[in-house]
Amino acid sequence: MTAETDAELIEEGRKLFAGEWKFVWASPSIETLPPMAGMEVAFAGRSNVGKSSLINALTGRNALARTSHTPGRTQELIFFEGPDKAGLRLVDMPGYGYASAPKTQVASWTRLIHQFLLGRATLARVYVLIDARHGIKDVDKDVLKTLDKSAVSYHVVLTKADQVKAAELQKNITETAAALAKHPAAFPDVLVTSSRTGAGMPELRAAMVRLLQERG
Ligand SMILES: Nc1nc2c(ncn2[C@@H]2O[C@H](COP(=O)(O)OP(=O)(O)OP(=O)(O)O)[C@@H](O)[C@H]2O)c(=O)[nH]1
Ligand SMILES: [Mg+2]
Repeated sequence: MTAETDAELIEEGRKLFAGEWKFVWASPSIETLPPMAGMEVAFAGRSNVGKSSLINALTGRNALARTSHTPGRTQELIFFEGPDKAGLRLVDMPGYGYASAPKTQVASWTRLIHQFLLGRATLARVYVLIDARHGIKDVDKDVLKTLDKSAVSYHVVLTKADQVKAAELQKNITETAAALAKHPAAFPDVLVTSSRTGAGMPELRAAMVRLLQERG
């Protein structure tokens, strides 16, 4: 890709996400999903990794998705819709690996997450969020395995990059990319983001515009 198309995609991404984004649907179960329409992009990751914050940073809204400093905030699949013609939906997912939640609750969220990732024809891309301070954990590996089985393309996003020093960040980027080499269905590189500083948002928006164009 040329620098020129890169700049064009970044500008298209800016415009798409500057448009109106709104909440459309919340599903506590796989039986209550909204009718399939358009193209969906989901955000998965451990509890508290920053999924809802990333959706807010992407859309430039403080409270489109509900965030919290305690884990377990998002308890359903939450669907947001962009400007009508674009046909793009963002799906905020409950977090996995939340150790102190009741066991039945964790099991039910985990089942919901895995079922959704495996069997949704309109799901075009999953961003798997990994805390830039901690790297890939065992619970993340379970989700990567599920994604390997599904037909969906997935891309790892490091979050909270503002919380790590440059050298440590570089080390975690390298280690994460090395772990991804075992997952051919994953994008080989990692996206580095901070919802606090906005780092990585233009690139992430551009990636979704490119996906829309490919699927268009
Ligand atoms: N420093 C920093 N903090 C962040 C960033 N993104 C999120 N946070 C904080 O991390 C906490 C969790 O953020 P959420 O967006 O609610 O995380 P989540 O993954 O949606 O969590 P669950 O819905 O509980 O699974 C909040 O206190 C956020 O302010 C970031 O880029 N930098
Ligand atoms: Mg959340």
